[in-house]
Formats: sequence, structure tokens, C-alpha cells
Amino acid sequence: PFLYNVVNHEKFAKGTYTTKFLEINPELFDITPSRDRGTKTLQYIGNISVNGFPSVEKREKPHFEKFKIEEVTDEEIKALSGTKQILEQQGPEGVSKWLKEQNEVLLTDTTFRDAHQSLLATRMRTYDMLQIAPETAKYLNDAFSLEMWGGATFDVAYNFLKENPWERLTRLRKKIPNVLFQMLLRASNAVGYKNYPDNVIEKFVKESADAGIDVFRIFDSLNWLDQMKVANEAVQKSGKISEGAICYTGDILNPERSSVYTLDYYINLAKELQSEGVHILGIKDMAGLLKPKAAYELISELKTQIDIPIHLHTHDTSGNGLLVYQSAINAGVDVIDTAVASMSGTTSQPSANSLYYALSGNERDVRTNIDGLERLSQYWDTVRNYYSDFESDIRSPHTEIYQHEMPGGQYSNLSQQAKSLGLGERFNEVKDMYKRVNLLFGDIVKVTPSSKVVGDMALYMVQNDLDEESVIKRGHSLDFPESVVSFFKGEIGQPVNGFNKELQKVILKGQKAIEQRPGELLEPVDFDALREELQTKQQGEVTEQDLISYAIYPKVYEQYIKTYESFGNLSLLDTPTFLFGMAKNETVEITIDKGKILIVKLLSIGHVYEDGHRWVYYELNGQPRKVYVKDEH
Ligand code: 3PY
Ligand code: ZN
Repeated sequence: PFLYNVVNHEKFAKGTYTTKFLEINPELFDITPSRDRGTKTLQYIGNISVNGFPSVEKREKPHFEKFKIEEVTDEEIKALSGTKQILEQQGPEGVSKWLKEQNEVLLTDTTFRDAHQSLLATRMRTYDMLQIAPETAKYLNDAFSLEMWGGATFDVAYNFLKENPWERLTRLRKKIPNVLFQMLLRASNAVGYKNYPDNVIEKFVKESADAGIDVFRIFDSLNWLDQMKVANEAVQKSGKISEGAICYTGDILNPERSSVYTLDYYINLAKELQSEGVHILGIKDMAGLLKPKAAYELISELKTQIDIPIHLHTHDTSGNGLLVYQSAINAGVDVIDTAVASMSGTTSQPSANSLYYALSGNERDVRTNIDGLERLSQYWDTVRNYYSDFESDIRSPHTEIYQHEMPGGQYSNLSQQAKSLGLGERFNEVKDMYKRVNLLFGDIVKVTPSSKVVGDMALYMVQNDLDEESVIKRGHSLDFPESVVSFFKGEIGQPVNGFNKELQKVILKGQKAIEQRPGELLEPVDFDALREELQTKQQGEVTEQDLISYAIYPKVYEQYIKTYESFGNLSLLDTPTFLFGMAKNETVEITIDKGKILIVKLLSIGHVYEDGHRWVYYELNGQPRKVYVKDEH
């Protein structure tokens, strides 16, 4: 089924696929449904054992050291009391007030979301989070929140991990009842790359809140506040915490860099967000451009101008993350984003463990359990090894981000894309072009999805040997990337400086651009009709979560259900087995339900028949079983 179709696909074999690979090659999912859950699991393991996993180098299953999980009893977990209980007892305003009263700085741990999105191409599986969930509840009891959902995790879960992101949320919620759960919401772009109708945003927020999200960090990729209203109002209605975030770009210390992205610009945005009723102000430094002194100036000024607590997010790409946090803490920031040490640094967040020690003796220190953080770090150190195939090639601080301003999560993606277009050796040119495209576009905020537009254009220009002048001159006869055309039509919103009109004309070739909020023009989704449509495609009941996923990502979701029907719930497999299959004579245990365990032993893999298939022989709970697997080599 799908995996060997995928592995055998010409583009896949050449490594020239993109994150849309599965979306644009639906024929890979022409799968005949198999029988019971045991057979489905054996079929999957057989395929992987014979053919390998997409984008993981095919090799003998490596031996991974096992981390000894500490038992945390249900009673211990129940006795924990943290920020989740404060929300339950005092509501979102109560949390906001409580935050401002704390002298110590509080942490949001991003290990379950941004850290792996930025280090491991978002590939961290629910299985690995669940294993450490009880200890996380125990050791991060003092945290403000766990950022564990949203951003790219939603589509990557369905698309690449073949697991249900809602299940991740609900299962983690059960194991971690004491700390607020936080998600990253791209305002009108939800967890996607384009604007959705208002009723899709409203429903998505409602379902997320019901499933366990407490804090919604809402941002717009162009800092266009009009676009954030629908999401903010939906969060307010749900009784959860709305964190309105400003994306930081440019450099407030350098007036020559930009006459727009000044201290005043950010202060005004903050005041407007406060007047919209958000409970917390987020400063989202997605590329790690905020310098220590700028952090001090920005936070100090915000502290005198607004009353709500301030939550700072940065990336450690330049290596200056801890200095930024120290300055922000001295200026009075209330919450900062960190990751546990072994999942921190470079394009990820700064290390919580390091910050703890860096601040010893400081007037304000971090509220955290350092021994607990060390244990969590040891766990992730072990688990990170499973995902080595997804590591980016950044191994050291990259100060050039101050020049090109690329977000932490985009760098590795763009370098992959460049390679797939045969531009691997010209990646330095691509980065330089990224900077130039930003200026050509009028110096825009760059974060998903606007960052993707700049990246696509930079690749396009390098590939076609274009510069600023020739784009305008020759543009009438060029087919620009779809994302670029959509941006210039106003479909993801209005940039701070407006559009470069000359370029817009060349790119749109007579098509009309809009100036109002795209959501005003989009027809609401008819969820009843959509439910009926989905019911014809999905076996079993269609839940509201299924429905909203289908509304946001129709193709991705459809592919996911096909895979599910063929292979069952793949999130139940341990990660080495999921990525590498099984070695001969190995035994693995798979808990498929409470008290229902499959004990699988792989006995042997037979020879290839003329039709290109092999038998894979197992013992399943002591009984001999075999599955027929196509060998793609
Ligand atoms: C996302 O939108 O996924 C981001 O992480 C933006 O920084
Ligand atoms: Zn980030």
C-alpha cells in the first residue's frame, strides 16, 4: 500500500518531493482495505521492514538505548495543581491578573511543538510525548504552559506521521491535567497556509478549546490586526485565554533599517490588541531578530504602556537567545518560551536548563524544577536519536539571520526545497535573494504563510536568474509561483507598507486585487453538506473534529483516512518500529487498547516472487501469521 507506492515514486526516489508530495500524488493511496487490526499492523510493519520509510535512509534497524521511564502514579498526578487549576477557578482574567503578581519569571515549554517543528521538521510523534507525559506533568508543574499544538504540527501529523492531531491533544490532556495547554493559531489562516472563512475559524477554535487547548497564541502573518479579530472573539467566547501576538521584524535599534518597524509601531499594535480584550500580549520573535538591548527597550516601554502580562517568544538561531531573555527579564517580562535542553538551541528555543543557571543570583529568577528539567532533557536526548533523518543541517549559531530574517522553522525547509530544485549549491544565493525579495515586496513581516511567499519567490528568481529589474521588465511573460500571485491579490491580507504597485501589476496581469479582509469575501462553509460528503468517504462516525480537519485540509485528511483504513492506528507503534520496521527475530509489543496487547515477532522475510512480492512471516501472540508485501527495490 501507500508506503511502498510512495517509496517507489520517481520523485520520492530522487528526493525531489516537497511537503505537498502526498497531497499532489493521491494515486499513491490506491489501497485495498485489509482485515483486522492485527493484520493491518503486520502489513504496515512488513512494508516498512522491506521498503523503508519515506525520507528515512533505508538501513538495518538501529539499536536505540531505552530510557527508563519513572512511574508516576495516578494519585500523584491528581494531587498536582498548576496553572490549569488557576484557569478553572479564576477564569482567563484571573490567570492574567495572577501572572502579573508573580515575581519570578514563568516558562512556557515548547518541546512538544516549536522545538521539534524547528529542529526535526515537526516529526515528533505522539507516542514519544505520551511516554514522558506523566513525568512532564510532575516536573513542569510550575510552568505557565506547554506549547504542544498548532503551527505546523496539525498538517504534519496527518500528512507525514499518519496520526490524528486531535488524539494527541486529548490523550496528552488526560495525562497532564495540571498545566495550561497552549497552541499557535495563525489567525484567519488557522493551522493552514491560506485564509479560511470566518465560520471555519470559529468552529476550529471551539473544537480546540473543547478538546483541551487553554491558551491560544494568535498572530497574523502581516501583523494586520483586522485579521485577528475573528479568532480572538472565538477564543473569548470559549472562556479560554487569548494571547494576541505581535510578530517582531526589522530592528528597533536601527532607524536606518526601517522607518516602519519602530518601537512606536510595536507599542501601538500592543495597545490595540489590549483594547481588543486579549488577556496576554505575545511578542513573537519568530526569526530571533530581537537583540538584547532591543528586548530591554521594548519590554520596558510596553510595561509602562499596557496592563496585560507580556509573553516573549524567540528562537536561538543567532546564539543570543539567553541574552535576549536576560534583558527581557530585567525589563519585567512575565513569561518566556524555552525548550528542555536537549531539544533547545539553534533554530529552536533557548534552553530552560541553561537559563535557570544563567539567572542564579539575579533579582528575578525562573520558577522551575531544575532536577526535573535535567531528567526530561535526558529523555529527549535519547528520543531525538530516532529522528536523526529529520535533523536540519544547522549545527551552530547562524548570525546571518539578522540579514536575511528567515524564521527558525523555515530555514531547513527552504534548504530542502532548494536542494529538490537542484539549487543546493546555490543556497547562499537563495538566502541573499530572500533578503532582496523582502525589500522588493516592500519590507513585509515574514512568518507563516507570508514567509513562504518570500521563500517561493526567492527560489523562483534564483532558478530563473532574475533580479529586481528583470522581474519587472520580463515579468509580463513569466508565470509566478501560485503563493506569490495569491499574496499580490491580497488573499493573505494587506502588508504594513502596502503593495509594490509596479510589481503587483506585473504579477497580476490584469487580475483584480482586494483590499478588504479576505474573510469578508469567503462564503461560509456549509458544515451539514460537508459532513454528508465526508460520510461517503469515511468508514464509521464522522466527528466534529474530523469535519473541521476535512474543512481545513480536505486532501490531506482524505489521504489520512485511507491510510488509517489500511493500517489502523499507527500512532500506537513505537517510533523505531514506525520508522524502521522490525529486524529478524525481534519482538515488539503494541498496546492497541487498554489491556489489549499485540506481541509481534518477525520470523523471516521470504524471497521475491515474480510479481515483485515477498511473504513476511511473523508470530502474532504466539500464532503463526504472514503478510504479502510488495518489494519496491
Ligand atoms: C508557524 O506558524 O508554524 C510558526 O511556527 C510560525 O513561527
Ligand atoms: Zn517560533
